[in-house]
Amino acid sequence: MHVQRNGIAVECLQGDIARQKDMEAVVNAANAELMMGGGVAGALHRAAGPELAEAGAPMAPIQPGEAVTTEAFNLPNDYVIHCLGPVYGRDRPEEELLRACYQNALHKAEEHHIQSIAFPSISTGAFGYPVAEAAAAAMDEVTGQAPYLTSIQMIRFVLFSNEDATAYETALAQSD
Ligand code: AR6
Repeated sequence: MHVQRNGIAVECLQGDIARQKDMEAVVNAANAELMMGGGVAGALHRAAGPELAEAGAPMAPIQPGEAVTTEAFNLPNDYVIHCLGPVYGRDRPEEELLRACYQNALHKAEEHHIQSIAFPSISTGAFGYPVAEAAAAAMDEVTGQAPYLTSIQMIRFVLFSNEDATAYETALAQSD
C-alpha cells in the first residue's frame, strides 16, 4: 500500500527490515544497550556485522522514546537510527513514548538530510505493545510530522507478519 500524505510518500509492505536496499536509513527496534537482540535488533545486527554494536556502545544506554544514529556497516543502507520503544505496561505513558520514537527518528533523519526511511513496528514484539494501537499511534505521528519534513520524501513501514501489515494498512487508510 502506497499513498501520499502531506507531500510525503508513505507505504506499508510485508518484509524484512534488514533487506531494504532502496532506503537511505532503517530504524532499529533497539534495546537500551544498543546491542544485538532478538527480532528487528537481531536481524539488523546480524546483517550489519559487529561494528554496529561497537558504534552504538558509546551512546548507550538510551531511554525509552530516544533515537540515536550510527552508520549501517554491511547493511544496504547509509544509516541505522536506533529507537528504544516503551515496554508495554512498564514504561508510561506508553503512547507518548512510542510517538516520541517516531518523532525523534524523523528528526535524526532530517539532521542527516536523509530522503528515505524504513521503520519496523517498534515495541510490538518483545515489548508487547498491541499492534493495532501501535499502528494507529505510529501512523498518526508520522503523518502529523509530514508537513514539517524537508529532506524526507519517503517513509516505509516494513511489517514482518501478514497481521501486522494489515494493522498498519488499516491505520494508514484511516489517517487520511
Ligand atoms: N523485519 C521486520 N520486522 C521484524 C523483523 C524483521 N527482520 N523481525 C521481527 N519483526 P521486536 P520490540 C517484527 O521484538 O517489541 C529485541 O530483542 C516483530 O514481529 O524486534 O521493540 C531488542 O533487543 C514485531 O512485530 O521489537 C529489544 O530488547 C516488531 O518487528 C526488544 O526486542 C518488533 O519486534 C525490542 O522489542
